[in-house]
Amino acid sequence: MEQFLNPEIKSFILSYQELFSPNSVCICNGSDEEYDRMIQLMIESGTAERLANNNILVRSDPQDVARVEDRTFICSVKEEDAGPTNNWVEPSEMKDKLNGLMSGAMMGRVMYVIPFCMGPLGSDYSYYGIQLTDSPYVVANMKKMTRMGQKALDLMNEYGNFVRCVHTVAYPLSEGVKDVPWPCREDKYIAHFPETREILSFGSGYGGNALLGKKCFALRIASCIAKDEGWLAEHMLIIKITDPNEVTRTVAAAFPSACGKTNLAMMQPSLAGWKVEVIGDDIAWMKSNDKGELYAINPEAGFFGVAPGTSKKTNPNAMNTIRQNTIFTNTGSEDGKPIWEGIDSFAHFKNIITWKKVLHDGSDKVAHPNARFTVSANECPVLSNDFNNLKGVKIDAILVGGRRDEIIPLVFQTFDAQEGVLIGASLTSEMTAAAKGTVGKVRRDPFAMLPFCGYNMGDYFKHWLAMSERLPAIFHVNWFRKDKDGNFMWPGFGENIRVLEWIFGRLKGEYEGKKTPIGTVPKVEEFNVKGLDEKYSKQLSELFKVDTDAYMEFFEELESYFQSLDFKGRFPSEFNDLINQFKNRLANANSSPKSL
Ligand code: SAT
Ligand code: MN
Repeated sequence: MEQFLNPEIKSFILSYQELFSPNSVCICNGSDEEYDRMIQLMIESGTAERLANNNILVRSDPQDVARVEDRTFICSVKEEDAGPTNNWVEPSEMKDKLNGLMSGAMMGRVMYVIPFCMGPLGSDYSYYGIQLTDSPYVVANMKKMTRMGQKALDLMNEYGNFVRCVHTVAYPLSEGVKDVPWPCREDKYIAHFPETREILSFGSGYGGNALLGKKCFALRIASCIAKDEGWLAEHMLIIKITDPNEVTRTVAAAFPSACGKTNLAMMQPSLAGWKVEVIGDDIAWMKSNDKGELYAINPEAGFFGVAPGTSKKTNPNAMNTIRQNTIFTNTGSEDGKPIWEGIDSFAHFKNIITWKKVLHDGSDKVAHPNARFTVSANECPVLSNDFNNLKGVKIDAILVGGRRDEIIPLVFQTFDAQEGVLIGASLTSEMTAAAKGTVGKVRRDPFAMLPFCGYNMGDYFKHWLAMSERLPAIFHVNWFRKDKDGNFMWPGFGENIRVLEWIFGRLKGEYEGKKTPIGTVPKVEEFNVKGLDEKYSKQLSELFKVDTDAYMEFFEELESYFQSLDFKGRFPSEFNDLINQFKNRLANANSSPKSL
């Protein structure tokens, strides 16, 4: 190590070098040459192949394709600090276990040291990390997803503080063991230590399990830092919207994994004169200033998006973003082109090789449903010029949403921030392929943070309530309503600009909306339907309808969900009052149906 390293960084690296016993240590500088070297290594080991336009296709082991929530642990000193929604193991027990398992785990491999920064380099919002890993795939992905390399290291050397991120695929090449294209393990551990700001990840090379800057650091650990310091680390996209009069508003939006965050973030509006620019598609760090305004940054530097379903029709800006310099993981391919379900019709493809590396004969999927693209934000044609703004951007509204085929209207604004917090906490979603588990199962997912909140969810609710005076307007959106025959009632994608337009109008005080027991929905006549397929415009009143009986049940179910969890005394009693507030309004509306 000829590099200058401050003593804390040095001893962190040396202690793990001793534990892991790698052949050598490489301190990453984040250069393009280094990236190319990682790609070359992956090609030589059979992990990757080159596609056209400097794109890369990587195939993972079919056992290692998604986040593993049942193997994800919050190892806070006290069990009650992890709360009822996290797996907890006492920190020294987990460390002993992992120290044992990690001993010699990098034998025959290189230990890469990745210095990185989450957030714009030099911003007061940003936090630093060092990830140790034996995976060239992780090094290449971290280069796209974080500000990684020499500059981050220089700043860290100066400021000292960094989150310790330790990762191994845990496939040591001891005497006689041959490497495989995608080394991983059955017994995975993704362990977080909130008090000491450490992450230990063992046995998986995929996505959020292995790119530790993302969910592990920027959400689980950062949510703990944010609670302590009075800000918010959230599973939210950030977009800047400009109307035809050049008025801009910035919006942060929480949706669970694989519910269309990247599509909304890179939306190409169907309404002329409107512009949507992306600041982030997955994570927002939001802090309030002394004027009580909320400012946000995207801590990430790239996009790790779901490939299946992405097409010129659903997300043309994403398609332009990933044309070149992109890492595709678990997609299919033909003639140097990455391919997945929904990209196009397969009819004109003749020789698709699937993600499992066999010729596609229609019997199996072309891409794994959680196949991903990793691309630097700089490749995105609609990246906002505030992306690197050291001061962040002022957030004018918060949107929350899920994937619900009934009950929830297309859009409504909550009456105040406290009610907005309860509505954010009421999010539910169908499980998707982003996490190992039952796809399609509806589950509770407060603020889309169920798998990502690094502490007791009761404290998390309290933290949101404590922030409520500094919160902007809150809206709930649901693009996924279906009719009785199972057809989507709203076209979504670029047409969602119509919903944003109504939100815009609300923020500017132009639309009165219609009050319902749950909040304010659009009046049909306020909603811009110019050019909208009649099939949808004639369903608007249905899409804005609030079924009081169904909503009464919704709040009753929410109440029983909260009661079913043991928050260890940390549940905010204000939530019960808020639920009663909603229920009373629903009951009153039921006794006088005309008020709807
Ligand atoms: O956690 S991942 O980074 O693999 C993706 C997601 O769940 O959004
Ligand atoms: Mn996500």
